Parts: sequence; structure tokens; C-alpha cells
Amino acid sequence: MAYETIIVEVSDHIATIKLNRPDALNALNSQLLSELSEALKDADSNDKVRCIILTGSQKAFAAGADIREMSEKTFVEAFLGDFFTAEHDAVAKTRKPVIAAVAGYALGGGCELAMLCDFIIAADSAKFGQPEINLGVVAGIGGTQRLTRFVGKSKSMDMHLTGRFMDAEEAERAGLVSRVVPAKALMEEATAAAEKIAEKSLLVTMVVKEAVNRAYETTLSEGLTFERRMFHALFATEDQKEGMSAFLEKRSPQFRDR
Ligand code: CO8
Repeated sequence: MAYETIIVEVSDHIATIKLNRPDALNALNSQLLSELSEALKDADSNDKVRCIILTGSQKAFAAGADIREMSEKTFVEAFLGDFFTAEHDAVAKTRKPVIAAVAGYALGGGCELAMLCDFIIAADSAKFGQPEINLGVVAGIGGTQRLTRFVGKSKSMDMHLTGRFMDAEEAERAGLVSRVVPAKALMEEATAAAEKIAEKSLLVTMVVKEAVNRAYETTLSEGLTFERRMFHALFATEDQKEGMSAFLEKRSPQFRDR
């Protein structure tokens, strides 16, 4: 499918989706979010794809929801149209691992989009923020909930109430991002991580994703039960036999996703 606001490349089991509205710092308008939802669904159902990277430009991952498009919206339009709910769900429901490779601004909806991915690799140029308060609104694609779970109440309140930006170093210290790399090495590092993931059993990477996400959605005992049952269930797979045999035979496993 031909997209206008994103660029999609699939190579070596990795789908890379690049947000591409350079004139608006990749602000998330309806067209971009709808194209992104489509591209993620395509990648999820493409048998060749085993890991997805979501990225932006050197200047901006995404500077938030498109303020120009939103500014004249009424409550009735936002509510009846269920503004951004379907798009949020499309990202959240992607079953294959998604890495956010973030350089430059990840603000408002851009920060929320990065947090919807499974982990964030940040360039040293990255700046995260939830500045919606400056526009007379609040985060709307999960910022108050996800940022609070990732960095704790105090820092989340600070970010949402002051609207200040957090640099990559602070974001790593706070647990928002998994690694910080020099800006020019960002895609190399994200691709290397995606390649590592693509070598594993897809079945297991998808189970890992569901199990870790349970930690944010349920109680500890429910999450532990889910994890234990999935651990038990994986003994029914060929990939478990292959993974453990390969270890004992001192060779690399050849996973077949079954
Ligand atoms: N929306 C639309 N256009 C934008 C946005 C945006 N979020 N951000 C930047 N742009 C545009 C600018 O208007 C400008 O366009 P033009 O050249 O036509 O004037 C161009 O991008 C370049 O921007 P700047 O000239 O401002 O670049 P600077 O380097 O000076 O500043 C900043 C960069 C600091 C990133 C600045 O652009 C900025 O503050 N942007 C807005 C950041 C922001 O407030 N983001 C939050 C938006 S609200 C939100 O995301 C809510 C999400 C929840 C929605 C949920 C619905 C249910």
C-alpha cells in the first residue's frame, strides 16, 4: 500500500516504519495515525516480519498530536468520533515486538506513542515530554497512566504539571528508555536489537510480550499465574525441544515458530 505520511521498509525479518511529516515534526494527524495503524496490522500479519521498529527523524520522533488539526475540534466531535481510540488500540494490539527508536522530540502523543511500543532505544538527542498542559489539555493516549507506571508518580506529576522536557539521560535513569546511544548510531543499534529478537522463536517473543504487558494490566498473582501457565504451555512446542537440545549439543538453535 502507498503511504504518504510514513515510510515502510521490510528487510531481513524486520519492518521499519518511519514517521514522515518533516514539515510538522511528525505531528500525529489522522492520516498519519490511520496509515500507521494499517502498517502495523500489515507487519503483524506478514509471516516474514519478526520484529518491528518505529522511528522518526533526527529532529523529531513526533512532536505530539497535530495541534493545527485538533485546535477547532469540539467536545461533541471528539467524543462521538472517539478521537484516536481506534488508532491507540491498533498500536497497543500489535502482537509482534515493537521497538521505538527515538531521536529528537517525543512530546505529548509522540511520547505516548513511544511508550505504546515494547521498549524505547533513545538517541542522546532525544527529548521526552507531556506538555499538553501548555495547550489547556491533558494527555489523551495514555500519558498520565503509562508514564506514571514507567517513571513513578513524582516524576510523572512533574512532567505533566510543568510540561518540561526530559533529556535522554534522565529518561534512562528514570526507566523510561532501555538504552541511550549516540544519535548517529540509533538505527544501527535498533536494527541490531531487532535482529537479535528476530533470531528467537516468534512464538516465544510474542508470549514474552503478552506476559510482560500483564505486569501493567493485572495483579501480581494473576500475572504470575499467567506467566507460569505460559511457561508450562511452551513445553508443548517444538521450539522448546529445539532450544534446550541445541544448548546441550552446544550449537545454535534453529527455531521454527512451532
Ligand atoms: N502539531 C502541529 N504542528 C506542529 C507540532 C504539533 N504538535 N509541533 C510542531 N509543529 C510544526 C510547527 O507548527 C512548525 O510548523 P511551521 O513551520 O509551519 O510553523 C514546524 O512543526 C516546526 O516547529 P517549530 O518551528 O515550533 O520548531 P522548533 O524547533 O522551534 O520547536 C518544538 C520544536 C519545541 C517541538 C515545538 O514545535 C513545540 O513545542 N511543538 C508542540 C509540542 C506539543 O505541545 N505537543 C503536544 C501536542 S498535544 C498532544 O500531543 C495530545 C495527545 C493526545 C491526543 C489524544 C486524543 C484522544
